[in-house]
Formats: sequence, C-alpha cells, structure tokens
Amino acid sequence: MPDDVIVDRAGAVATITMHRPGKLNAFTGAMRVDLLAALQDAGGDERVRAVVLQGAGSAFGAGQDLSNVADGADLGALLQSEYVPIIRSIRTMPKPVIAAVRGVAAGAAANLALACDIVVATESARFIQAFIRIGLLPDVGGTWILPRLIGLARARAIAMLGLPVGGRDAAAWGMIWRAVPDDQLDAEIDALTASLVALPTDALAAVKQAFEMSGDHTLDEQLALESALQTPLGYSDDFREGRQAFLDKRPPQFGIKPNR
Ligand code: LHQ
Repeated sequence: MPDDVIVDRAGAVATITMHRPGKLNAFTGAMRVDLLAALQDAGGDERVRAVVLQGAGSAFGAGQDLSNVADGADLGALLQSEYVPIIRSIRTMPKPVIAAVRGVAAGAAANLALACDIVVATESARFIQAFIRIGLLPDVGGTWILPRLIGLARARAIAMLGLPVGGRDAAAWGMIWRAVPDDQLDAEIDALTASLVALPTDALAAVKQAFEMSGDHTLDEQLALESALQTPLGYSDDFREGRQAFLDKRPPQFGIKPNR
C-alpha cells in the first residue's frame, strides 16, 4: 500500500493514518482507494478488535483535494463510487472505529470523522463544514449525522455558514465524545482502545448494529431488534462470565474470540 494511507497494527488495535501532511491529508483518488482497502482489511481481520482513524501531521484532514477534482465533473457519481463505500465500511464493520482528531477536519474529512463510532478531538481541533464556501452542500453523510448529533438549529447554522466548531464546543454540543488537551490525545486514544479490546466482542458488535438501525426504526421496531440481538448474547460465554463476575464482586475476564 503506498504511503498516502499507513496502517499500523499493535495487538488488537489497527491504526489507519491518512498521510498527506503537506496538504492537510486532502483526499486524492488513490488515497480514497487505499483508505477503503485499509478499512476493509481491518474490518475483516479477526485479530483486530478496534480501529483508530487519524491524520498525519497537524491536521485530521481537509476533505477532497480541490486540485484533484475538476469543476464540471459529476461530483455525485464520485461520491457514490468512492466516498460512500468508505462511510459504509465504517458503519458496517462489527467493531468500534475511533476517530482521533487533531487540527482541522474540514469538508469530507469532518464528516468522515463524525461517521466513526467514537470521536475524540484535541481542544484546539476545528470541525468545518467547509462545503458552502465552495458552492457545495455537506456530503459524506453530513446532513444525516449532524442533526442527529447536535440538532437542526446548530446543524443548519454550521452547514450554512461554514464556520469552524472548536473541539471544546464540539464536545459540549454532543458532536463528539470528548475533547482533551492537545498533548493528551494519544494517551486518551490508548486508554480508550485498551478498554474496548477488553470488552465482549459480540456485545460491542450488537451495540453498533442496534444504534445503526435505530435511525429508521419506530420504538416498537427497535424494541424488537434489541430483543432479537439480546437472545444470542444471553446464551454467550461473555454474559455468563459478566454475570458471574458481578456476583463474585471481581472484574470480568471476557474471552478473546475472533472478531469479524
Ligand atoms: C488543500 C486543501 C484541499 C487541496 C488544504 N485541497 N489542497 C468531495 C468530492 C466530491 C464531491 C464534493 O464533495 C466532496 C467533499 C469535500 O470534501 S468538498 C470540501 C473540500 N475541502 C475544503 O473546501 C477545505 C479547503 N481548505 C481550507 O479551507 C483550509 O485549507 C483549511 C481550513 C482546511 C485549513 O486552513 P489552514 O490551516 O490555513 O491551512 P492552509 O489553507 O494554508 O492549507 C495548507 C496546505 O494544504 C495548502 O497548501 P500549500 O501548498 O499552499 O501550503 C493548501 O492549499 C492545502 N490544502 N486543503 N481541500
């Protein structure tokens, strides 16, 4: 895989780094292909139990490389063929994907980060729905995820104005999980991934699947889905261990099993 996307696996954690630091990790076509391949590999690798997505250097990402797409091109077709599969890959892999955001996350990169299961940013990070500044609307799922995360009032304003949202505001608004001091992002991600890889594999996948489907469901449909997902978990070794550990007043030791 070329250097524009770097994958590092340490134990059960795969870290995927978008790597064009001189251009704030702006997306080229090759980079999109490599990012999708890296996500699919991590998703299908049973040794990997958590995935971290980050940018190299001072930024998470600046979105589409604007020197790499012509005006007059069919942007919708480009989105469908190259960006949508990346978002689908993150949303459908049965394991948590964590975005580690330092510096700017603009355009497609902002909404790529927000597609991840848990987003941690530095306090000085900036999320920018930059699209309006170049005559476009938020894509890569932005108009779907933003109102769900922060409500329509804030979503409309930041999409229409293209104003940056700092890490602290993003956390206070519920756009992301947490903002941490700039020098603590790596430690925070390490602690988060250490927690996640020790948690029960199948239950994590079920949590992800249940939230994934909740957007289109009525309460009754979601109650039925939760019941359907809880039945196999109830027969699992992990539940047996979790319940027994609680009763024994000891920490649980969940079995490490293939995660796919
Ligand atoms: C860049 C970029 C960039 C090229 C910084 N391209 N070089 C996808 C495709 C299909 C359909 C339509 O939708 C999409 C989704 C999208 O992502 S559209 C939105 C695309 N992104 C943007 O509009 C953001 C453009 N960038 C900026 O507004 C600023 O660069 C931000 C606010 C991200 C950062 O500002 P600064 O911190 O002041 O950095 P800078 O502007 O000085 O950038 C550093 C370098 O990176 C610079 O290169 P240079 O050679 O002059 O040092 C920039 O030209 C380059 N760069 N973003 N998207």
